Amino acid sequence: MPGLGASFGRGAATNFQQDMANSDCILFMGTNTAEAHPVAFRWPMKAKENGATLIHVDPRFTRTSALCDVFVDIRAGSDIAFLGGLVNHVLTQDKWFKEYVLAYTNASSIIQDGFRDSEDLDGLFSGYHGDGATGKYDAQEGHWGFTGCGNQESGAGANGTMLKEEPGIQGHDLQGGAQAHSAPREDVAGADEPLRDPTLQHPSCVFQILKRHFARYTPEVVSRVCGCTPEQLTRVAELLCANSGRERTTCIAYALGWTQHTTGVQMIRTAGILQLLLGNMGRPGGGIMAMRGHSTIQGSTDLATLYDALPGYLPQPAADKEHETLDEYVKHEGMTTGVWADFRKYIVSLLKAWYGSAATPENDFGFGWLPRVDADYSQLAYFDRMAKGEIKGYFLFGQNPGGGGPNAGLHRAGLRNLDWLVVADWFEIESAVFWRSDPTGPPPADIKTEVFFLPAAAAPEKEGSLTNTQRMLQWHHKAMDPQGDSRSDAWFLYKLGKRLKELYAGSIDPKDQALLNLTWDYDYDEEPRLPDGTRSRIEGEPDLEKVLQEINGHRLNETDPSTREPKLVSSFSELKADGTTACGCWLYSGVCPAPDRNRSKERVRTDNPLHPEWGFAWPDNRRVLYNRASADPDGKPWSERKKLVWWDESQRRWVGLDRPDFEVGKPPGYRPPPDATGMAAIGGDRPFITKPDGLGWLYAPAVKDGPLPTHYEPVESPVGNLLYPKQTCSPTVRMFDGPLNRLSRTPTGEFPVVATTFRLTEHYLSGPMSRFNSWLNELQPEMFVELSPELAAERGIVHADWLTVVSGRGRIEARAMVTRRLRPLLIEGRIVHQIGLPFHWAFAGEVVGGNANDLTSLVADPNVSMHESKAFACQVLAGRLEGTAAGPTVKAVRWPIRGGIPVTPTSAQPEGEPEHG
Ligand SMILES: Nc1nc2c(c(=O)[nH]1)N[C@H]1C(S)=C(S)[C@@H](COP(=O)(O)OP(=O)(O)OC[C@H]3O[C@@H](n4cnc5c(=O)[nH]c(N)nc54)[C@H](O)[C@@H]3O)O[C@H]1N2
Ligand SMILES: Nc1nc2c(c(=O)[nH]1)N[C@H]1C(S)=C(S)[C@@H](COP(=O)(O)OP(=O)(O)OC[C@H]3O[C@@H](n4cnc5c(=O)[nH]c(N)nc54)[C@H](O)[C@@H]3O)O[C@H]1N2
Ligand SMILES: [Mo]
Repeated sequence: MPGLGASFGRGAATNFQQDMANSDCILFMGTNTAEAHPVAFRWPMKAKENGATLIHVDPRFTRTSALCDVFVDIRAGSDIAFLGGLVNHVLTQDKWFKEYVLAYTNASSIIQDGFRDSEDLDGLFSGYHGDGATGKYDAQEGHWGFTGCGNQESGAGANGTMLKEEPGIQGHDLQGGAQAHSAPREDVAGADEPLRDPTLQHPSCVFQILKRHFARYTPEVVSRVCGCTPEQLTRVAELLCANSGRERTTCIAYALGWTQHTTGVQMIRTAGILQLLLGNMGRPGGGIMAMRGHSTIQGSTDLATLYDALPGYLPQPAADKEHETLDEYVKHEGMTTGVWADFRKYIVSLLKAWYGSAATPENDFGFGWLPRVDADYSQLAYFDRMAKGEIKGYFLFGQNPGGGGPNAGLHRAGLRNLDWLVVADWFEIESAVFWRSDPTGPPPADIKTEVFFLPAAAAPEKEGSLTNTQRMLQWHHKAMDPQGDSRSDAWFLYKLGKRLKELYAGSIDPKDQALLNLTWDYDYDEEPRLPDGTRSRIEGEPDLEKVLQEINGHRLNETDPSTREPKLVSSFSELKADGTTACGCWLYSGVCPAPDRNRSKERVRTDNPLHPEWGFAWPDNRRVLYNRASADPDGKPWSERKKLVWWDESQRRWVGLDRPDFEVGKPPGYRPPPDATGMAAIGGDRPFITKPDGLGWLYAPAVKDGPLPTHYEPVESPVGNLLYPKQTCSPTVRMFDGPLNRLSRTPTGEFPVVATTFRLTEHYLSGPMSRFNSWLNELQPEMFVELSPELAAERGIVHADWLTVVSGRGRIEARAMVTRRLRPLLIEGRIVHQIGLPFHWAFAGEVVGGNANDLTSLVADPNVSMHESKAFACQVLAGRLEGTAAGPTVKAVRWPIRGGIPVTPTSAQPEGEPEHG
């Protein structure tokens, strides 16, 4: 999540769900938390009981809106305008938290002379190369950098610059692709402090640029872009301001309503600016809660399921960069100041974890064995190539792109072009039965793909750790062996690795050495047992606790007396760059600090409301990131009510409820000597320690589509850009235009209705985990589309009757849900209709129906290759679709089930106790 990473340093939720109970105000925007995170929603409800004000800003009135105090409906995709209006209010009404902003943000930094803002250039920043529709920025040429941060070595200009040659570029940038999530490659190279103007008067200081940039986002303009009233914007702004400051804190929660846009990263950036100006970061009840999706999605990004990141957000070495040797890689990707100054320790320890004794100083610790990124392997770009027939085979573990991928029709066309496909899943999903059941596909005889279906073990049939929204690792235990031939994903991958190693054994071909030298030794020492003490039936299951220990890290030159194995490290601060430590992911260090201690298994309740002994949160079990900012520059809590971590002068250390996200012994008054490097360069009053200057970045030149957020329309919108008429959508978007992905560019007349997609509590994602379940199907039986009575009347559509939705990619039918949850919006002086589509149905399962993703498109934002399924253009018609419809692929289970409903004893309920908070 580079929106957060660019602003604060780390791309993850800053606080934890339970902490929302401490908020005085919560802005839910781009999330339907009550529906999609119903368990977490109890803490906002607690806050409400305590008198907090809850606000929901969403295109639709939802279950969340119903429980909030204030609801504002806006047009999908117009969030930067709304948030920009909030920023403008804070600045023009002089409501920003002065001491906080001056001390903890880069408001006073002075930007280079040649920088031109989007306000000056009709919607473009300086340094743009392209045709206004697709293109990219050269941040250096555009002078986005800070003044006075010379670093001649990295090719900086004579006037000094803080930009590396090309900020945050990876191999896939060869194809104009995205950069890794919040990777360390900051644009700041120099250890020098940039020039600052603490009076904030300099016309080129960040604060003044910010003021000018957002001046046009007045309540009236926002109203014309978003469709809300000017008073609604002002009301929300006043609530946020009244609930921020020394005594009070506001939290902002978002999820996909923000991320799934071509401007999503910048929406999150605007929230970051707002929270920094209001002084809400690093404080209880404040922060930004990125509500993460399914289990361990946070863990997946931490541990590098992203093709362009190694574990712990180290960038994957790239073919087109100076990454030939370890030294070059560290020089170009590491930083001299802040936490990332230890970059070499992290990468060397990772190489030691992977290649063991084969990794030596002489061979660069095997750095040469790491594959180099040479193209964009993100899902969208990859399936685009697959649909063009450029990919031969594919493994699909726990994903259903043929049902849930944006433009699912194109994804299925890709699958049809493969020679072979392995699907490991619980169900025969769309991506496994596309060759026989896709009503829009060719006959099976015309499809060449050979599909291997592997039955996957379900969650209770395997163990392991998950990392959830609040960066917390929690272990889950295995309850029983998998049924029949099902196996855990780990079993399959472990076996596959062993077989490949056997196959290549003895090879002296240099390209095989990476595989042959990989440590692959996770066999159980003792036969694994089930909870009832019996032996597991499964042969060859890997011991995932060993994997977690490898991730945690070891001291290779010290032996643990109890195990006679290398000693485990207790924190990433112990890691070394000389090959004497091994660590699979520096961020997770500390989760297994001793052989008999796996902190992800810990479930101890203490008096501390942060429950530090429940699971383990990265980094270093810190629950609120940047929590040094909960105290003032002198180290005293901003207020008694909002205290969290503070400086204890008598003990000469930071103390409090949370583990300090700061060097514990560094006094508030510490000022770095000139030329200091590493953590020594971070002053005692600089809480954002993963940023090279320790500050929160209001202005962030590392983001590819601009250092400040700017309102652009979605790629497909019925209206033009009111703020920058010459620049309709984001100028750095990547389009995958083609016959399988027909786009209807902004402003489109052909498709006048704005469509957005959403979730229901009763279903899960593209539906495999719920549409094969009779009981859930009974609760939400059929695909429907939410539309306003006005739109229904215009099109002659009757509630509960059929309607058809058409986009450039396809057409689907659904039942009409005519409802006042959506209302026609007045945009630019004309009526714009919106519809909402759940995306849980497709053609496999016991209920089938129209798939919203047969309408969505393949477009990618420049930072993370994110699609725009939350705002696209469509047309709505009365009546059914012509042609064949899918039938259920499995039979519904009859009710009542044989043997009646099982009675679950209280002792088998979670925690065995009926605790309701
Ligand atoms: N029961 C259930 N729970 C789930 C899931 C599920 O499928 N079922 N999925 C899980 C996953 S993987 C995820 S990522 C999360 C997602 O959690 P959420 O993001 O909260 O869920 P969504 O319903 O996709 O979208 C949230 C809201 O965004 C609104 N929205 C759409 N476009 C815009 C826009 O442009 N601006 C604004 N402000 N709002 C907009 C939608 O109307 C919707 O109300 O949920 C997780 N939880
Ligand atoms: N239009 C639109 N499209 C969207 C979204 C949206 O808001 N709007 N949301 C997007 C989001 S946030 C997400 S996360 C994606 C999700 O998209 P997917 O990742 O494709 O999610 P699912 O459709 O649930 O498919 C997951 C599959 O994993 C299987 N599975 C579950 N557990 C295991 C396991 O332990 N092992 C194995 N091997 N398989 C398992 C399930 O049976 C299921 O078939 O959808 C995206 N698509
Ligand atoms: Mo998700």
